[in-house]
Amino acid sequence: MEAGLRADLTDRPQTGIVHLGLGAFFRAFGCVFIEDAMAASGGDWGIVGVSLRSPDTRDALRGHDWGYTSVTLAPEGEQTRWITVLNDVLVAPEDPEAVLSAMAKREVRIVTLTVTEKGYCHNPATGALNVDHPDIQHDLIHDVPVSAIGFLVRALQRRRAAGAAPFTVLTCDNLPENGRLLRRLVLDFARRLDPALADWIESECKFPCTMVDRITPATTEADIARVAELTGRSDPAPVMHEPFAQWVIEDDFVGGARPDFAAAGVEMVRDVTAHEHMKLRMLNGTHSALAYTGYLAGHETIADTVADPVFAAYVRRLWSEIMPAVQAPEGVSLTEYADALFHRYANPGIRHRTWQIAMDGSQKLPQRILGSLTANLSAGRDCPALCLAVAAWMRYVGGVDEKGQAIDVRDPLMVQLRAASESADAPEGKVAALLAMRDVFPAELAEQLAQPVTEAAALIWAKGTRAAIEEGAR
Ligand code: CS2
Repeated sequence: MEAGLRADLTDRPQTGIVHLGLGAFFRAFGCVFIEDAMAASGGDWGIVGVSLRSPDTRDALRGHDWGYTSVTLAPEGEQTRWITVLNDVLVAPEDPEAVLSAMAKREVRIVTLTVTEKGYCHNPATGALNVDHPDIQHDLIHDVPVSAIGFLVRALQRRRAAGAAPFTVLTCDNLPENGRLLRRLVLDFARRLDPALADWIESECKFPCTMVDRITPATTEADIARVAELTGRSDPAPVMHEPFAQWVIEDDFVGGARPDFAAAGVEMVRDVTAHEHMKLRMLNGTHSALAYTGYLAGHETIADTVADPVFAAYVRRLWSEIMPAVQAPEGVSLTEYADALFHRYANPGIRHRTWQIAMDGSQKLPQRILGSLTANLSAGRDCPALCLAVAAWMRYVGGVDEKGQAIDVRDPLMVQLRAASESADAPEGKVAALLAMRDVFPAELAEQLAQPVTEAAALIWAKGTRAAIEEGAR
């Protein structure tokens, strides 16, 4: 390691934030904004990152004292920056006690989270805590937790016992009204443990909602080699991301304690719902639709998918169906937003694999696609392109692609999805069995979707996804 990098370690700001779920996204996004906020306005908002599962990120970051390269991938070339906002990285399964004591420290005023949709241990269709989830069952009877919800509640319990103020819980996952959702889950869990603790969290703790946006594909070996070439430094843990970044946060923090986010370009608002719905439905909704259809048509990345004219027309069609189901945030034109998204998707520097985005569909579909469908179908508007996306997801979770090759389907409900898919031979039987999964489809919506999704599935199974789009949803 170069002397210059080590020298600045002691000058780093003190820790004010613990982050749960330290993946590439938060390192490419939140860490950069928070470092900028401190550069502009000071404050001790250094971050202790926590990996809830594997030690890989910690092991990769350790060699450079938690510093790493953030790489902006613009169509005209790459730009690198060395990020030093992390003060430590903990691995929860190795030392959960260290995580709890970090979260219980008085200087820690914010706990941020990116634990992905499935990390919330909830029912994606209803938003309720899944008390049958093995991690929740474990955490309700053991003091030392394994789930994010368990860590939050146990750490808050310690703070209360020590007479300290709670921290602000700042979720940065792509869930609808993410702060309010997490608040409900935390309160439900806490109430089962200790009603007085739940009352205290309810009155003292804050859970602002956020909208987060920066496309950050998983880092590959080729990226690591490229970064060494660009910087002359070997960094096993760089993050690769697009130039665009947007963070909108409800300005509601315990004691008002937070970094000067606005100085870093974060939009601080009273209510983030409109931004959140727009982003989840227009960006993540089309991302998922392109992931299933693009993957089935043999496209490796989103950029490859939208370079195919059939899919370029398909994504425009999707936006025209989604826009009537979205209320534009003040001052935002949805048409311009869609145009900008198209350019972001087409960025050839971003190799965002369709397979990566296709992961965990059972947890993503409700807020990304089914919300738009519910709004449209109830208003009598047909949605052939969105229904085709649902049918493509059903084809995808069957686990065999259009060439007869196995698909590596990753989903917490994989066993149930596979069983539903295999319960019938014909597409209409598969569709019926999958629509009957109440963790994903509410009963009323399942009924409305039966006919259009069955029709789209029949086309996909008979002709292949690309031809089905050309025929049914262009
Ligand atoms: C993507 C998101 O992997 C996925 O499911 O849709 O990670 C997406 O890239 C981000 O939300 C963009 O902000």
